[in-house]
Amino acid sequence: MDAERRLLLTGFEPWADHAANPAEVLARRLDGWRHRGWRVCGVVLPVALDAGPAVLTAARRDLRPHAVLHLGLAASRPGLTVERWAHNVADFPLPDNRGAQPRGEPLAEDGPTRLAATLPVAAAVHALAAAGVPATPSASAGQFVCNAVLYASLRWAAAARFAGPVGFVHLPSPQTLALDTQERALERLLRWLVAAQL
Ligand code: PCA
Repeated sequence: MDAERRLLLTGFEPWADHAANPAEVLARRLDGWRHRGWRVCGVVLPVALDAGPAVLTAARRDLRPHAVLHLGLAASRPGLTVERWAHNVADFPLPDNRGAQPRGEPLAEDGPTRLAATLPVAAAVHALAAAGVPATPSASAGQFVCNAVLYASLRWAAAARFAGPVGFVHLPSPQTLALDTQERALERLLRWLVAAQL
């Protein structure tokens, strides 16, 4: 019998003028991280509207996770931010990595205006802040691919009646907060998730 519990941790490849993406680096670094019967499965998603959600769907099918946490880079933010919502809009300020640039279009014609993250945001912020990093809740995951992936993930969770948490943490640039420090904060968050058995 498979008693292991898996947490799907996604990051994103670099895009635009970012040479690297801390979300990719940390999803790779934390891949295989284990704690009290849980294992992190790190997966890197393309920064593309037509491919990011599709790769996520395939990863979910392969890994059958019990919890899902998405990471992305928000380079202009001073700390880690835990997203409360995904909004039903794609309004890309620049093309994604495959050249798509929807302007003000819904992600899903028949979808709700917004979907709430099922990861308890205040507790997640608290866990990150306990590691000594700046951490706050965020009311907007943006209108680019991160928001699109969170929206797709929450829509799936609702349709599938997924019992585990689904959440999103935007990371600051490594120039703002060292990668090792970000990693330690995420480990703190993961340990809290495991202890809470969400
Ligand atoms: N951040 C972008 C897309 C990929 C990433 O890491 C975003 O916030 O939408």
